[in-house]
Amino acid sequence: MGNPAIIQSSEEKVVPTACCSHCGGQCVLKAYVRDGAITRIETDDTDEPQMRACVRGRSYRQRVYAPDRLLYPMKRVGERGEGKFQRISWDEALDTVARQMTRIKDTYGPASIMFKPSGGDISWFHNFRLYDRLLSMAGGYSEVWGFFSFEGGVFASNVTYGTVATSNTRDDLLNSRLIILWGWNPTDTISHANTSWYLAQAREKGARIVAVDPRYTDTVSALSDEWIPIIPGTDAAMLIAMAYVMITEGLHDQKFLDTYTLGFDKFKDYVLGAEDGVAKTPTWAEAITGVPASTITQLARDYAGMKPAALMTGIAPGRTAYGEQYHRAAITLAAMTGNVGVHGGDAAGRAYSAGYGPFPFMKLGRGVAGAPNPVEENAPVRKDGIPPFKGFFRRGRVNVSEVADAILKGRSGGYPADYKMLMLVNTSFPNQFLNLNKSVEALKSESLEFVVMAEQFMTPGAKFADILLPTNTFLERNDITVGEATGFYAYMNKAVESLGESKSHLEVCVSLAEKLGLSGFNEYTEDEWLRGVVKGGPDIADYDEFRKKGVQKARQDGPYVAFKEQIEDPAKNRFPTPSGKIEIFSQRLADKNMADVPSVPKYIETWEGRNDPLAKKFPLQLITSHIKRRAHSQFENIPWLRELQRQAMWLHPVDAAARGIEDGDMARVFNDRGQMLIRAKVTQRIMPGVVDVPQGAWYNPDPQGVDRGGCANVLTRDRRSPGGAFSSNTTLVQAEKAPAGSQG
Ligand SMILES: Nc1nc2c(c(=O)[nH]1)N[C@H]1C(S)=C(S)[C@@H](COP(=O)(O)OP(=O)(O)OC[C@H]3O[C@@H](n4cnc5c(=O)[nH]c(N)nc54)[C@H](O)[C@@H]3O)O[C@H]1N2
Ligand SMILES: Nc1nc2c(c(=O)[nH]1)N[C@H]1C(S)=C(S)[C@@H](COP(=O)(O)OP(=O)(O)OC[C@H]3O[C@@H](n4cnc5c(=O)[nH]c(N)nc54)[C@H](O)[C@@H]3O)O[C@H]1N2
Ligand code: SF4
Ligand SMILES: [Mo]
Repeated sequence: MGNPAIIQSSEEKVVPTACCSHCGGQCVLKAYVRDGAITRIETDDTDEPQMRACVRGRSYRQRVYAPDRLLYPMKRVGERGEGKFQRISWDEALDTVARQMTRIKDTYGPASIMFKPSGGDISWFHNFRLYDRLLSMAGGYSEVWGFFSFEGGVFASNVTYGTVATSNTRDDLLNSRLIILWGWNPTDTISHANTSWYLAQAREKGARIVAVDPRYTDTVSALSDEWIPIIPGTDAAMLIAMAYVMITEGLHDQKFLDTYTLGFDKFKDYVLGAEDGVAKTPTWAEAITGVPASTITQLARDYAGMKPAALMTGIAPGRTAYGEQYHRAAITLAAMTGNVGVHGGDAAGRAYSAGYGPFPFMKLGRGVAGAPNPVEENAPVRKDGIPPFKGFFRRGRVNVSEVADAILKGRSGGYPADYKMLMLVNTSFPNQFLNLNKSVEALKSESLEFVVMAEQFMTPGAKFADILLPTNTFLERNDITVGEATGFYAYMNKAVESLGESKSHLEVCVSLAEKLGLSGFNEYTEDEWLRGVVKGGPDIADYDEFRKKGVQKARQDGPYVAFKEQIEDPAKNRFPTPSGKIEIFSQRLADKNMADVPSVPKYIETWEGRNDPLAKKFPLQLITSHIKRRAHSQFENIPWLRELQRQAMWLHPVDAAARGIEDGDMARVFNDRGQMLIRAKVTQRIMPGVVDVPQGAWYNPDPQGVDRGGCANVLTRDRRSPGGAFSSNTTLVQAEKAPAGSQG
């Protein structure tokens, strides 16, 4: 039977699907297909709110047909990293993987197999769960814990609210009088379809929008009334000083605090200086953050006075050393102003919540039934795993910042195992991981006996694989994705057959399970799986109809507001914390007694900040933003997108002049961990003392080991924050004009 979704004319068919790239967008696509090939891609033109795709989604045709697509399984024939490969059959590739897996497991134990998956496509079926199931059934593997993106926010939300599901749907922004975009740039990062559209409408309705960001972003220029530049990594200090203003001016909502929160007095003691003799005044914060005390005071008064107000906490300020403190401080302010659980407010847990948002992801049925992973299931809980959270939030004993270190040191470095095999799926290791040069060393080390990757392209990391398994794109398979900005489901219809010999993740795992002799790995076809997924959810009555339409808006009575029940009827609805309240003070953290993880939110000065002695040698603070033309490292190789935006380092004219660097010059940027040559964009849109190298560009070392690709992670440090946050925005560098004749 043909796919009912496909409208067939004599020569062209239109296939409804959706993009769910690793940006959390989930936008509608229509693929035009002729003679089995995609001819063009369009987007949503149906009822409002339309889920319109960005430039990346619309250029997906170039991605499917990219000349560097991996179309056949390959085995490495040169050195790791050299990029010399030979085409082999699927049979040989999977035989090798199965044989190596079995050998390594039998020789060193299953914990020596490290599996690191990541986003790839944020879809419901063809994702890491398939490999998790496979590896778990085959004896288990070592998990890596910590989200790159928002582990600081996860930590803070879990500790304070007892859940990570803290955001309202975006349409609720229309109820706000004041919106604070704190380190958030949705014109570029999208952060779910239509976020910028709702911000624009909110502003038209009269909301005031303030942006706190070291950069004057497109979000500032297009959507904001005020720009407050701030020194990276100091956000907690500003938030805490805002609390000082509210407390000393009596602007906070004491009734809200008494009813719904625990431990405000302890926080107050810290803020007023009763605890440590330092009053956290706006003047105190000005010296740390670079934000004038008067600006801090005014924002505090506005946030407490203009209700309802949404403090939209971006996650970039949380990707810093002690980033979890920023998130906890923000949540505390949301509670102090009574903006939790009300229309037009926001719980300030995490502005960006792909996959774990409140709505309606969880309502959809389970994707692939998991199998218990014997390695982690029976392992002792991490010391810093926050009780009582289970599974995801407690498991894994190697943090995402420490993958290279763990491979290099193993047990001798205090890690629970020696890691002999690395399996990478939907992730761009080492490009996206901190301290790239150390990761390269790990990939080259002899102790790592086998590296296998499921990849679509010959990425910088793919060059280090022993075996490459070519995966297809979402336009070559069926899947389902869920939008969170306002709830909707999208059926991602397959548009064309898999290119070359590439396979879907299900096909890869099923074949590998056979080679491993696993029984019961999979009993269903892709279609049966997807039907099962839909059946588990209450919103979709007719699978075939859904498939045909491509998009189904979720039933919803107006905007969704997180914690509304808890606020409206606290007697009946507890917060899922031990006390049932919003825990500004956490007894669980006090009991853990971890260094630099205080029981109330505090400002802790970062390493590699402006006061670090290292700043004498490397005086510039590096941040690494997410830019329009890529989703991380994805789309870097797409010509249309490369033409749109040049990979360049932003630096302020004052810093440029001091170094004799002019706009468009090549600059050498370096620290003790690495160096790169990159074009300089000299602009007042970034504050002095800060430079921005957009993350995700492909590492491309010259023979001297100097990166010519502009990959930010040759400079970052692989030290995780004590609460697990990924510290990619905490790095000191120096820049100079590159030698004449240097090319990027
Ligand atoms: N186009 C595009 N969109 C994406 C992605 C992508 O790669 N490309 N990635 C997706 C994913 S997985 C994620 S996690 C999100 C990431 O989304 P974000 O983390 O929101 O994105 P960033 O661009 O890193 O940072 C947002 C803003 O924070 C500012 N900033 C950096 N450091 C600090 C700081 O210390 N304090 C303050 N106040 N501001 C700071 C930056 O200048 C930037 O303008 O984006 C998603 N969307
Ligand atoms: N310095 C610095 N580093 C960062 C960040 C930062 O802000 N600064 N951000 C961090 C963040 S927030 C994140 S989420 C990570 C992202 O890090 P990753 O998730 O590792 O990055 P991606 O570039 O999305 O890599 C996905 C890879 O999977 C491959 N792939 C294989 N199969 C498939 C498939 O079926 N579908 C798709 N779409 N791809 C497939 C793609 O070709 C691609 O190479 O990076 C982190 N690294
Ligand atoms: S790349 Fe992201 S924002 Fe762009 S169309 Fe795809 S899902 Fe939407
Ligand atoms: Mo992310």
